[in-house]
Amino acid sequence: MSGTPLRGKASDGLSRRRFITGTSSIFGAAMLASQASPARAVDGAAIPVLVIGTGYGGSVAALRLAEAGVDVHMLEMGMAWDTPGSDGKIFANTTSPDARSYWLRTKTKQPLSNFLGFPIDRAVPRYTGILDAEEFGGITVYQGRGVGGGSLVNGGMAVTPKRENFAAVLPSVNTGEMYDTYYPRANAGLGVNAIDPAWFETAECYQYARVGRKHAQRSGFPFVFVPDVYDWDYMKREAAGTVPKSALAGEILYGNNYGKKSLQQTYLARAKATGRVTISPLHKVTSVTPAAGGGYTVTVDQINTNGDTVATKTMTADKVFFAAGSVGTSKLLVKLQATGALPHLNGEVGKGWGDNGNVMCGRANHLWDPTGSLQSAIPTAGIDNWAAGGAFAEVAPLPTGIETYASFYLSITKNPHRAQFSWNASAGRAELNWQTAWKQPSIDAAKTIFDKINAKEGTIYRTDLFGVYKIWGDHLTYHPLGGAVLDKATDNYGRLHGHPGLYVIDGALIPGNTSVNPFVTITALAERNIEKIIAADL
Ligand code: FAE
Repeated sequence: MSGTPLRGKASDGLSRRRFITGTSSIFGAAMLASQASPARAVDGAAIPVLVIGTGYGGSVAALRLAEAGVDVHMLEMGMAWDTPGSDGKIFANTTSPDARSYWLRTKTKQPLSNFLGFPIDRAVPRYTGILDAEEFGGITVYQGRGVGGGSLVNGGMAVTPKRENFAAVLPSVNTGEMYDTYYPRANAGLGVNAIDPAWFETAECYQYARVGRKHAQRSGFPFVFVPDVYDWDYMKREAAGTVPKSALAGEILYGNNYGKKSLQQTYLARAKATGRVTISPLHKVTSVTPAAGGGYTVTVDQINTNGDTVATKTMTADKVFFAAGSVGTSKLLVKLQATGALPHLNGEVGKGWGDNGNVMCGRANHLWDPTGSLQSAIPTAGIDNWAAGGAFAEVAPLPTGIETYASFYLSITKNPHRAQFSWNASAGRAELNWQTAWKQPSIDAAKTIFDKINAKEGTIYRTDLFGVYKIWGDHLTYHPLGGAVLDKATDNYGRLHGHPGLYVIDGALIPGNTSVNPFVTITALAERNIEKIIAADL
């Protein structure tokens, strides 16, 4: 592809030496060589399109632009995640986190922080690992870091929301087009598939979900199966013992070595196969500003696996897509607006951020209701009380390897609170004004389900999973959404107001809630927007 060369201020040799001295010895040479390899240099005068981030929005943009004959370069702050370490695995197991597990932390920050009341976080070497637990004032936001973004770490639950719920979330979007064209296109592109209901009834690893169903139905709640991008036929073979285990070995959160179709296997594989898409991992965008001769100048820090900047580079591009995720895109935009790099962005930038109403809880079952010592890490069902109580509760696994008699749930709720990102100039960072107390409506919505089930079953909430005598996991979200909302900070197709040639194409477009797990909606909306942008702007 043609493009301005990435101009480094430090040598790649320096980055490699620092990498080797700064990395835990548990990794073998193969991983060192791969993860430290310098990004592909981009030669030429100008890059037609730069994409910031390689999650769902960015991958859709890259593929469709490339198919339309446009050269694309993608910049990703995380690692490539394409080479095994000395243990033969690319990704670490949830039960034994190591350096690969967390983004630049020296101690794990597990979503379930306690078990039987005891803290379970442990020391890990500082490294550009796969899961970022990014802490803001009132909330910890979990995000995937690496080529593939959130698809590397998530549960793969691929849910298309009910039509009426989508219409309420994004009223400016033609619902008919979404459900006739873009949701089907997204589901096909992501490789979404459904569990075999007959297998579900007998599989040992879904005992926990069948207990969840029994309790939901005995209290009169609808229990629904949820599609996933995990290959269910592969999981059957895991259960039969004929292939290496992933979901049945407790893999999730820090990556799945087998079975799950992350973006690396779907959109990004197809994008790379066009020959028009290149990716630079360990490259973090810090600035985008209008270039003198037209287009935009993009400033990028190349980092090593200790998080240190080893080179600062500039590139120019005709068009730039912000696909750094809701948090990443919002943080960049509020900074660029406040510092005058993009002075014409409008007053909606940074606003409309929500947590998709995420809240977690566990229930303690009776001894006659074991949930199983073998639990598939991939959830496959939920309790739908959205219309009546504002909550959709995913029946989640607790893959500890022992019988816990616990039922565990991640609820998505109709939480009305919206936070705002802003630039703190003196601290030199973007901040989010979410308040911990804003989770109360989510707890109330989740209680419409679990208070009733507990009353019916004669059971109680677990109080040992998020601290000592703490019922609710109300300190976190897996589903950040908003910050550059469609038809507000951008036009109705993601074009940023004030700066032609800049686009938002990720979860930042969605105003804080989707009523279900978000990545299918992010993908479908990206498919819709990129089709319009290619037709009208390129
Ligand atoms: P995302 O996938 O986050 O990609 C953004 C990319 O940009 C990342 O790779 C970043 O490293 C990169 N980036 C950020 N800042 C920069 C920068 N300055 N320069 C260069 N690169 C940058 O964005 N959703 C579901 O629908 N179903 C699930 O089962 C599910 N489970 C989840 C479980 C966990 C533990 C987590 C954390 C999330 C889960 N999600 C799930 C949420 C889902 O992964 C998330 O909504 C999407 O990944 C968001 O997609 P985006 O394209 O917005």
